[in-house]
Amino acid sequence: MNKKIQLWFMLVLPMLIFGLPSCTTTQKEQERPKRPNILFIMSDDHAYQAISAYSDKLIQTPNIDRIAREGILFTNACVTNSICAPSRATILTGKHTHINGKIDNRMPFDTTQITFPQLFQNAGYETAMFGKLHFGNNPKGVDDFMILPGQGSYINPRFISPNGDTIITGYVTDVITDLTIDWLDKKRNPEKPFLMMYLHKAPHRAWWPSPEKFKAFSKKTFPEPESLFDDYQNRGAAAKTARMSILDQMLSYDNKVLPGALEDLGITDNDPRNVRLFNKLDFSRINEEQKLLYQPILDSITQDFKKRWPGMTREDKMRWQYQRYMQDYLACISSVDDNVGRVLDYLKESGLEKNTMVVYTSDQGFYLGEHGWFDKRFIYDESFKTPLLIRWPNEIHPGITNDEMVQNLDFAQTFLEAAQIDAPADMQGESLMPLLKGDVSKWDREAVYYHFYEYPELDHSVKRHYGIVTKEYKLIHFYYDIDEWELYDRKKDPQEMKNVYNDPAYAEIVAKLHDELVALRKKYKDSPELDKKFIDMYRNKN
Ligand code: SGN
Ligand code: CA
Repeated sequence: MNKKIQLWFMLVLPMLIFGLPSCTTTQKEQERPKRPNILFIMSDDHAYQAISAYSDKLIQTPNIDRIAREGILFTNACVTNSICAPSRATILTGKHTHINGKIDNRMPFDTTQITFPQLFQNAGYETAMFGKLHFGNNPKGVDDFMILPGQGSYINPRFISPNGDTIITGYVTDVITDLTIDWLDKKRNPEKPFLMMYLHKAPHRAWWPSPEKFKAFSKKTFPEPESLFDDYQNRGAAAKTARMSILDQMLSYDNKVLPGALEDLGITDNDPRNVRLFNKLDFSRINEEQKLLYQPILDSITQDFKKRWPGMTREDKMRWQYQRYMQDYLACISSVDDNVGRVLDYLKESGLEKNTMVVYTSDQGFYLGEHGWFDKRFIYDESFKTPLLIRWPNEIHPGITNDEMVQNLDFAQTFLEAAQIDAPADMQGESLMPLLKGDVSKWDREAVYYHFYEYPELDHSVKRHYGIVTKEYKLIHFYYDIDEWELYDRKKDPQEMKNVYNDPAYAEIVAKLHDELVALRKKYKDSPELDKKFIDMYRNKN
């Protein structure tokens, strides 16, 4: 057969039999249900303990709660690596850290990798991202974006956009929301479904609230967690050497005690970062008008500290710093909640609500004084678990609570399935769709895998570790400059106060979990060779 005839058989004949390709697609388009919009809301360092749908001990978050009340609340949602940029890399690629290569906040992200917004864009979605990405590069696969440079600022933040940088006057949580609503309302193409990544900077350290919330929350008192004065008995070296204690590592800058006050009190071991951060970061950005609002509150906090300082014991100091920390952290959350409410109201008023999947999560959890800590990094529950609430009218039955072991690794495949887009075969998560539909019998995952790398590091010094977590147990291996194993009984010891790895009563469980951990590492293609590779990479870099 000559080439022309061959081509005729291959291309033209099937068209005559089956119709033109465009007709088939159009027919298919009409047949399939309308593709949903996806609104992905993520905050930075939002502990589930500070969402009233999980616990109302600290704060009421009526707007975030609405998502769960009208949808699903995951109580065992967790991350693969509890730190900002690696968590974001996992979410975007649907792959574990050791595969996507973003092992910590410092190493560059390989931007040649496929991220799920690119797949949405290719499939005809209109895509946008507003807020904190914290990747060191601009996002791919978004039609429009305005992102904070690095960690960004709380007050009068600077944004990077496709058209250059701009500074917007205002409080960051309000500003990111204004940008988001403005895009939804005026800028997007209403003919297309959208994927919106609405990413808050709050409540990341150093927890600068808006003036109104600062005023209101600086007068409140919060209950202390049971383990505020943890002495780390019955735990290994990692918990004892971590530098994230509210008492010892939190700075007066974090607590908003004005520079100069410590010198006035004759405190000689004052950390130079106190003055530097005050001068460099958020406080230095405020304008005269904003200063009038912030200054009286800062003065009153500083006076309060000065008054209490003489005779202040370490215990008093811990208590005072914990209260200051909670006042500011929760004030930031309260602004996030108000602003989530604004966006949910917008969806309702605009009629978009019905066909929009709304997801609320954080890039990881956070310690709110448990074990005496702030920050994250550990596989221990408060930082390992992350909030996850999803609403999708007509698809998710309202008010479901689910305790399956789900991970940020699963997000990409979930959103892709919801949007009827094929997920690449090398993504490592699982679509949460059966759980969203309430069909738990179709979910067979028993355990999740975790791996943290950012060590050695001066700030918080959490040792490298990996582990396996089931609903009942957590087996952890700390390595690099130690070689220690820990086992926690999650049901009997939910606060994780006692490592039972060497308790003979748990010998069988330890053996079984060791095997399962080996299998899990194999399944996800992690290995001792990769552990070594990432250690060497660090040594060469530092
Ligand atoms: C900053 C913070 C740390 C925090 C990291 C990572 N120090 O360095 O406390 O752990 O960010 O946070 S600060 O004094 O500069 O605020 S992450 O969320 O970006 O991973
Ligand atoms: Ca974070």
